[in-house]
Amino acid sequence: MNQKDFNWKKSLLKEIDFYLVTDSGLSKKGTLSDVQEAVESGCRIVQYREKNKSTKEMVFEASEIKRICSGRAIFLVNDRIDVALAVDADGVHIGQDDMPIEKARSLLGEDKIIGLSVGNREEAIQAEKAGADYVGLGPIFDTATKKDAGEGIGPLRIKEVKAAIKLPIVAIGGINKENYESAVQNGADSLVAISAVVCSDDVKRETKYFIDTIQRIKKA
Ligand code: TZP
Ligand code: MG
Repeated sequence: MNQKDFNWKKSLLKEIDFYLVTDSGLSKKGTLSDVQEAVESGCRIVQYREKNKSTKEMVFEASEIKRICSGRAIFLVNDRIDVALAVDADGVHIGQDDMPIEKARSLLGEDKIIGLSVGNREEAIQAEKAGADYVGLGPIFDTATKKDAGEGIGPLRIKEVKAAIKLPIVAIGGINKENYESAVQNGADSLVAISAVVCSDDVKRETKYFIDTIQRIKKA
């Protein structure tokens, strides 16, 4: 990524509303179709999260996603720094038990985006100190999508984390049309709703719904 592209993407991070995370196990039409539809709907950040495919398949899909996102959306790879490097993605999203962020940064370099999953205020402060570009905070609500996610921490925790760090906060976990407003009202900069979007037969429509309504709540 050249410096101009990186600066654009870093500033875009602060303006994101709906954040697409892929899930081939839940998807109706497949990951590439979901990404295509979400980006066409105006989604400006995509995380390729794939737990069941071979590395070869992942590199193929990741390069296709990169092509779809090009010039339109930030493209991150979940966990797999090797896959991110292989396709020159914009960065990675890692969890507390994945590659330590300092190592990830030294492998990826300064001009890549690194998002880190956090579950509380302390982890968020640590993430900021360690050089994360944003935090994924959750699970906000109970979720069946990630088996080891633990219990929902509740939307009020977003406010607490917001007061402690300057990084953009992406709320994740159990978010759907019934509860997403509370996440935004409590300070989430953007949100992920995996099953609520990819289990739908119209990813385009659902993505647009979240983008439009999140923007409306933020402006109110
Ligand atoms: N990380 C924390 S919760 C979660 C991940 C990947 C799953 C979110 O999925 P859903 O369907 O939006 O609850
Ligand atoms: Mg992980």
